[in-house]
Amino acid sequence: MRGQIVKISSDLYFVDCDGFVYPCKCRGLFRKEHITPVVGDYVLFSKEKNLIEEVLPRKNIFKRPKVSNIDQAFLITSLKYPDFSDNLLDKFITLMEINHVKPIICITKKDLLDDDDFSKYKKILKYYEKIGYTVIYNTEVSKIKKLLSNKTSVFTGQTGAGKSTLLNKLNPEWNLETGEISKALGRGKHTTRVVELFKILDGKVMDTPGFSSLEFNEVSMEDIRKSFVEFKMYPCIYKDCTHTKEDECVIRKMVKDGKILESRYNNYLSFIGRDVE
Ligand SMILES: Nc1nc2c(ncn2[C@@H]2O[C@H](COP(=O)(O)OP(=O)(O)O)[C@@H](O)[C@H]2O)c(=O)[nH]1
Ligand SMILES: [Mg+2]
Ligand SMILES: [Zn+2]
Repeated sequence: MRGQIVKISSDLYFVDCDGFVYPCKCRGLFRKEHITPVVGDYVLFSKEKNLIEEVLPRKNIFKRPKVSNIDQAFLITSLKYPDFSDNLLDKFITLMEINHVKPIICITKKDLLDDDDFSKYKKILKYYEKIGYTVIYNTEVSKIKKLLSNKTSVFTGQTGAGKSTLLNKLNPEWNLETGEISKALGRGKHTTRVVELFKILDGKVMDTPGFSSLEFNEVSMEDIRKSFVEFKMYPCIYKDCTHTKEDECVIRKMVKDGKILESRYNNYLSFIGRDVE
């Protein structure tokens, strides 16, 4: 049978298959072959023996938290409290692009802005749509439900952005803690949380994974450049151009002409660790 590991508890692996969850052990051979199954892994297993026989090839794997085969990430992005951060958004997008995870930009707290304040963000969000990203609002629950269908998703974003609030809206049974008070009292930085994939409608979701920025430090400059998808729309005249200083660099021109969002370009520079000369 083919299933997906949804939780690991010491040496027990919980495998989801057709809506049932089977606690399984691993073949002894795994240890010898240095195969370490993680949450998200698709496996071949025996229902009768409660035994995982094979870990299928992974689409992607993250180290912190340890999880694999993520299809898409809802980047929960608050416009106010906490303020919108283009740097953080671009960081998440880069991290997801590099790992072949589809980023979905999910905006929260639009209700806290008046039309004037919002118009500034509207322009920015239009840009992200133009370069190919899905932008939705946390109020669009049925749209979000549709996107979750048959996928393994993560919700990620700043503390206080509204991840738990949205997850509760999608599945009221969960009753996740939200807001300032729970932040102060519970689930502090010192509590390690168990990684778990939860069923949501006919999809699976991981709550608040908080992808570590440490992970970000390990990516190469080349990967960062590739993750800025709009750069591909404007082929540069220089081969292997880093788009940092050449006068005739097409990307720099596009930034000057307003075709590429300046904040995106600046974040690109900051991610590759360079400033324009
Ligand atoms: N006004 C407003 N408040 C929101 C919205 N989404 C979440 N909140 C509030 O923001 C606070 C933090 O939300 P929470 O879900 O705990 O954020 P998390 O840390 O990302 O899980 C809570 O007090 C929520 O009630 C929204 O769209 N509008
Ligand atoms: Mg939360
Ligand atoms: Zn260039």
